[in-house]
Amino acid sequence: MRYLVTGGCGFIGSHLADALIAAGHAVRVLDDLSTGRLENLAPGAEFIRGSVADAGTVRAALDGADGCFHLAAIASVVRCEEDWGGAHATNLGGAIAVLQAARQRRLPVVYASSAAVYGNAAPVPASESSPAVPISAYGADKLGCEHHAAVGTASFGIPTLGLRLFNVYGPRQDGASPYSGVISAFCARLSRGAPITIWGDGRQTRDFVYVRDVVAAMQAGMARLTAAAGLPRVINVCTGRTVSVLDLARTLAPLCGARLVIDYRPARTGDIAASCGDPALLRSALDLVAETPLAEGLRHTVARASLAA
Ligand code: UD2
Repeated sequence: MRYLVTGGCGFIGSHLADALIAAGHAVRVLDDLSTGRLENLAPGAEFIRGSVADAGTVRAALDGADGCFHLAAIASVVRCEEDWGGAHATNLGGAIAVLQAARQRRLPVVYASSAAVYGNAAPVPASESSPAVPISAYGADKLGCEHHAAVGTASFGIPTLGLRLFNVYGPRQDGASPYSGVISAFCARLSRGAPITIWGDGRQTRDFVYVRDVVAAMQAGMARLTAAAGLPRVINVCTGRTVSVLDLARTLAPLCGARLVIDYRPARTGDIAASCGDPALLRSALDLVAETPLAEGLRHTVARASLAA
């Protein structure tokens, strides 16, 4: 098959593109390189540099494809608060551009939604039927993507599947930016012997999913969408287990060979207190378990980060 991967030079998208090529598919990547890197481009993938918010670019990128994995987004909750309108143009506008381009040929679209849609309203663990009340601009846009995808399916017959990704981590996640995810940020600082920053008291919890398990869910989702097997509209990609940010830091410090020094700062706005997903639907609908134990995933992540340094 021929797939378009938007955001294919980014952290998750590049791992997905590698896996698709390894499985024998042809891959085209659309990425504006705003956070993605050309060195992440899967060998053998075709590359188009451009914005996912540009309808003409997306239409051209989907030409000849059998389906689209839509991952391009501004993934940092904090950056979306700082540039509300700009992030909206990419995060919701990009999804609409993809759906619009997929509409004529009813191409299947598997897209990255997020645990951020739940906000603080869902019970722990959150299941797909729990209330979705986002508390960040990022989460609001991801919920918007889900609504537009539902319209695309109901009104225009576009097969869509939204994967509500919890906190994804693994090699190639950029740790150097102020918007970095917590694991990559901690790894980058600890391996330099620098203090880490904890926003709030560190007791906030997250459900961390290893990137390989996310890639498996994306591939399984596309295979089932293509086979037109009545899938749910959205599925959590999570482990159902959580760890606090403070415990995460305590686990990572020895793995990075560092002494833990913590600089506590006030909690961030839009920060969810306890994020944990119910993985039951992942298991029943896609026959998958996000099985990589945190300790193993962290070891791989730290080992690859030190190789790259
Ligand atoms: C992550 C994803 C986001 C979305 C969401 C789903 C990233 C960058 N963001 O947002 O795209 O899918 O999950 O709910 O992966 N923290 C610190 N110190 C640091 C960095 C973070 O204390 O140096 C805390 C932060 O305040 C938060 C937790 O660690 O409580 C996780 O932060 P994050 O930025 O990795 O991810 P999150 O949950 O905001």
